[in-house]
Amino acid sequence: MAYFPAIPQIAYEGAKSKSSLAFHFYDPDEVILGKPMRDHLRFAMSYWHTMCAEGADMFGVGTLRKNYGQSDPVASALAKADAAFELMQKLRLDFYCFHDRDIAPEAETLAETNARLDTVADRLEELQQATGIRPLWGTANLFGHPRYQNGAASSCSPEVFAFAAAQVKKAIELTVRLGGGGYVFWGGREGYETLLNTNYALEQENIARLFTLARDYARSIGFTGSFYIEPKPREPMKHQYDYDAATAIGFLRKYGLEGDFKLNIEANHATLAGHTFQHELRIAREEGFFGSIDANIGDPLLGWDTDQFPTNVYDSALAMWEVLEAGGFTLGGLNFDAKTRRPSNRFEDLFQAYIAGMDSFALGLRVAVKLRADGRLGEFVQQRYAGYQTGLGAQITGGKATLQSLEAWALAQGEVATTSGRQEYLEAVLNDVMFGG
Ligand code: XLS
Ligand code: CA
Ligand code: CA
Repeated sequence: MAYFPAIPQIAYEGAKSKSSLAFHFYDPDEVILGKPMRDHLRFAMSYWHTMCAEGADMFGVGTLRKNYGQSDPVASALAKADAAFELMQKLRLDFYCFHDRDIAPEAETLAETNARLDTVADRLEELQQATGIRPLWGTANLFGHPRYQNGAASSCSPEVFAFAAAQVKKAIELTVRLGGGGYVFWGGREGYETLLNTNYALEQENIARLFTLARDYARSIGFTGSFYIEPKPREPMKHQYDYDAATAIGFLRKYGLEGDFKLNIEANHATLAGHTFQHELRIAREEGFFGSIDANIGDPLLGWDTDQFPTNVYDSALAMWEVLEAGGFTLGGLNFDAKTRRPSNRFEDLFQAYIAGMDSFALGLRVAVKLRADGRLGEFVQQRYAGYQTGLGAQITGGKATLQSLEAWALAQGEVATTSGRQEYLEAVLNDVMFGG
């Protein structure tokens, strides 16, 4: 059965196309730098936004029903799975990302919930076999149910910690069964509302304990993929522990988890932390934690996590610059953790939103490739630090200089030369590459 009969298979028609149901810049099979665009970009569908979220906000109910004609929770979950694969095939998405509770809603007991998950996983497995589509990563929703109101691993209650552990165990089993390359921990409610009632040290240790238990169990059942922490500074908790990339990396190193964990960087979370998307990717890459990306965009005028489909090509170009500099994705990819605006209340809008996002990252890849070939940005940075290659600079980086030797050098000088940072010129180079011939 077709759930989206009015939507055709989306094809690449090129930049001159005016069709709203065609790719203008994303040609999955076009080979760029030796590999097809689809392998550079590794686009994924977010199951929660795309298949579940209906546009409800705190002022109103949803605007687009997504139960696919079913009222029974399991029948509707199975219909959702079928619809998901139709959507992914039509959009030529090779991957999806899911929370346990996206693919099957929670029942009265954990045992019943797990049985539901198995039923839906059977269907997902069949659909995967028929299409070749598979999970980029799986995760557990440890924030939606009221039991997690004080956090999951960081809860004040060991009973809640145990429940979270059970949920993570099952979500890892599902991820392994479905061949997912990654497992994500987003610290949904791992944070605090007030320090007046919080034991910060114990909460940190308990989060590390859950990660360690998860890592050890996953490895014991044959998971060879990557774990990812997804940093976010606020929302839903006032203060979230995995504030940004640097904070998460410090945590992973402190608890000896750096061998198994990398980062899943989300654009909107970067901006909420007061950073650019590129900043978070640069930190992850240079520190050896580049893993995967949640592709979306926030609204600079709003202070919350709007999860919009990404359409800003400056952002996607600089993000793809970082991806190329990292050597490309291995197990990670670009997950559209994005939803249509509430008044975009048709399925057609959802398809057009994905097309817009995919085309924006395809453009980003094309610009990043041109920027590298152009060479001016890379050369400028190299030149800017060239002083560290020889003489005084080489003594400093080679560990040969001491405070005494540097003082002796400085005392012998008049004044030192400074060079221009040339930011405006470099911004113009970016425009040249983007819009020049
Ligand atoms: C919420 C997060 C979440 C994670 C997965 O802000 O982005 O959706 O990606 O739990
Ligand atoms: Ca996310
Ligand atoms: Ca988000």
